[in-house]
Amino acid sequence: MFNDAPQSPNAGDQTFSPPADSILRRKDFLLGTATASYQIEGAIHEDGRLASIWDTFSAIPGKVLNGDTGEVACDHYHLWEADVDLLAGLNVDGYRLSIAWPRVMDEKGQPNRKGIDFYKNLLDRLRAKGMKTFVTLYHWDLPQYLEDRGGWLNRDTAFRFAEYADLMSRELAGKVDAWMTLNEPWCSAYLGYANGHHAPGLTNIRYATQAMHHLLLGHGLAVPILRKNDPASQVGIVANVGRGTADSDSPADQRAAYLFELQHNNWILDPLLKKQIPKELFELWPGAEPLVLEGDLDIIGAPLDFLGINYYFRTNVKSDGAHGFVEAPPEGVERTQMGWEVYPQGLQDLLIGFHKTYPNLPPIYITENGMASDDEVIDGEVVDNQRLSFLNRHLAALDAAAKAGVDIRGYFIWSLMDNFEWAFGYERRFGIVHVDYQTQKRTLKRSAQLIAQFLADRNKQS
Ligand code: IFM
Repeated sequence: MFNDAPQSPNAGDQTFSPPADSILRRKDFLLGTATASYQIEGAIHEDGRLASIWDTFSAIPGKVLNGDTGEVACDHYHLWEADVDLLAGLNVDGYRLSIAWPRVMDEKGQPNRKGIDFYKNLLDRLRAKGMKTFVTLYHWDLPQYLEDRGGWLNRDTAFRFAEYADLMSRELAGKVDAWMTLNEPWCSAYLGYANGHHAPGLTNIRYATQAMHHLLLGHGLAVPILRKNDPASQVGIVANVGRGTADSDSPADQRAAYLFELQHNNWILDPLLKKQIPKELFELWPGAEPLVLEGDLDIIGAPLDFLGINYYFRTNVKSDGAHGFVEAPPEGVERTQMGWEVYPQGLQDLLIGFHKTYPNLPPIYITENGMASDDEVIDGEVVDNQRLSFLNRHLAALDAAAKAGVDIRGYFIWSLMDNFEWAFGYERRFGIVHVDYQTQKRTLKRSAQLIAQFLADRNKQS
């Protein structure tokens, strides 16, 4: 799909020093790192954890690169105390994690004490070390027993999600600064149900639109529950957004870029912020309208305290000659180990665009941004200058959006440490901390060292 080799991880900046007027230097701006349960925890058979759709999916030959699974991952389930100390040593203001639904609740809706205690202890330790806790309820590890009843194609799953949100927010009330219902419903719906790259691996666009509706319904049902059970906490959702640019000035290509963003961004944001599903989606996907019951969009459009935005790259597109778009990857551009184009301008454009499109846009946290590179430990050091350069440029884009009036409250680097990168297994390294999967040794990459230093200096001044 992409023509250019990724840039060497060593090429790039050697500093992390946001300008004097950057929002990163503001005392109330949160700089943190993020992870997700299935990607780091391992221990998939321990303490009563039930199977998840990713256990099932990754066990199918050919679904995940090199046959990797989340069985051990970063062994965070056992190493969590040391990992919190590692985080504290980075001086970050906050940490975003997710809860593994199959670890904390059984098929009958009963709590699994050992699983819940794991998160209680983790959150207590994070807070004791002065970090804000951002907790995602659903980062893709659906219990397999729910998949066996139809997963997100079954409307009932939205109600089971609300029950799970109820249990978690009763159990963890007072320990969580911000709840996020779903991570990236686009990926759950499209990659899981339309192109089959993610669990559960189905390939029908009609399934994807129905799954999206049920995911968002589950979100909307959970919002008032979270507010009631944990009133001091903030409630939001996380959307991955894509910048689509047109390959030419032709009206057909301009329309292609418009449709790309409609399919990636408005599909999620319009129901949440306008209580509407964009009709033009079904010009792209004729006959794929989901079944929506009366009142659903009011539930989905419940006001949010914040919106989490995950941004990684842009996609340049052109018309497919019919009603859709096809990718038109530019030559000679900088790419990451994922093959994704490095395009900080896209973050700025999207944030400013959302600010204009949605008058009720809540305050924004960038809940993920970062890059994968082929990082290696050489003489005890990991030089990841391309990542530093990536972060510096995206943070400058964030500053530009903030100057244009977007209310941005924080930024989480994806990821704290190298981890299980879904269909790409362990080969793609997104961490600012390197993980040796043979020994589980963590090594701070240069990016982590410089960010820790920046935060230490910033904290001294404030
Ligand atoms: O690793 C993922 C994460 O789980 C969700 N957002 C994108 C990241 C990089 O692909």
